[in-house]
Amino acid sequence: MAIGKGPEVVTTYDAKTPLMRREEVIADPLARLERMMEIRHAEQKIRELHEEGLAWGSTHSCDGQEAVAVGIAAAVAPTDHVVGAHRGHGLGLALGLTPEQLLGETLGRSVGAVEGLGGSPHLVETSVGLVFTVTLMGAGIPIAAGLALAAEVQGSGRVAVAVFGDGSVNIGAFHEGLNLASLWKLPAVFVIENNHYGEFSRYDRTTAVEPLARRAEAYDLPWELVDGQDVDAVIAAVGAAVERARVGEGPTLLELRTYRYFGHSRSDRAPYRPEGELEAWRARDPIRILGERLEAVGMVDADALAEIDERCRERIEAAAAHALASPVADPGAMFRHVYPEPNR
Ligand SMILES: Cc1ncc(C[n+]2csc(CCOP(=O)(O)OP(=O)(O)O)c2C)c(N)n1
Ligand SMILES: [Mg+2]
Repeated sequence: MAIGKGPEVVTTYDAKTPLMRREEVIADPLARLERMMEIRHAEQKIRELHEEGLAWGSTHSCDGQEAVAVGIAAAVAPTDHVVGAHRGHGLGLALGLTPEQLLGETLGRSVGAVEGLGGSPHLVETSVGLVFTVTLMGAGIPIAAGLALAAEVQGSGRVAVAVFGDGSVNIGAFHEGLNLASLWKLPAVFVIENNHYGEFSRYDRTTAVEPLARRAEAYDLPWELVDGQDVDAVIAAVGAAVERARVGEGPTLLELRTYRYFGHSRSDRAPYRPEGELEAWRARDPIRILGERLEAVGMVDADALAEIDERCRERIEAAAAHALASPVADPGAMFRHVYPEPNR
């Protein structure tokens, strides 16, 4: 096993720690790699649980998109606010949602992030900045603008980040949110996670503008097209946009180009994909890109990579077992959290 210090990057990460803290993901490339592997294993496990009939409803895998999730989590401060969308397992885990909370939610168990009442696409953990994952396309955009307005009014110094899919740039809420955020120079960052498909349609068959982030020009916002397979590129771009927002220079629109390895939801086998497209993207797998980069600077070797991967697999298995052994969601709980409950 060889986890060491590379010539250029320093790690403070303790390989024996069972669950990384968010601060480590922010600071340490090895911890980021491990979080990406953990996300991949979680998605794999969730598919298995569905196939075994242990999880119900639909689910949206983010395999292939791990660098987007972890890059965003590493670029924002733990006190910032992040609003995601329905494909939000990776973003949740990256920000510090525990595997038990994710798997519990997916399995409809009371240990889930929202006590098993929301299911896989509805995740909340405000203690790590995950305000929630919103399943109505684009709806997180004006909500993030509102959070940014609140940050400004309260002088909290927080930045609000909205993460949404390529399909959501054609929703009215996208335009309304960007317009007001720009006009009021709100401390917000808008991130298009362009995984190439909105349900069964390629983005370039539904949207006239290329790249999608050029939409920002209509609202006088800066924009950038970013390689979403490269976690370091994501951190650099999101980090710069967060910094601009924090110092009062207003919002930015980013487009992170990535690819989803599986269909839209678990019932979609993605027959509409052109031949060779999936393979071409798998050749630029985000976990492999970071792993090879860390190997090249001597921070890990093949044995260490395999060991980290195995530890992630075990952690996810343990989380699934723990969730399965937990009580199913209490239907009575659905009436809690609807109105403010000051005494709770
Ligand atoms: C307003 C609205 N219309 C339709 C849907 C149904 N729907 C759920 S996901 C989805 C596609 C989303 O595509 P994209 O924004 O690219 O996100 P991705 O699924 O690729 O992560 C659609 C049409 C929805 N959730 N909300
Ligand atoms: Mg999409």
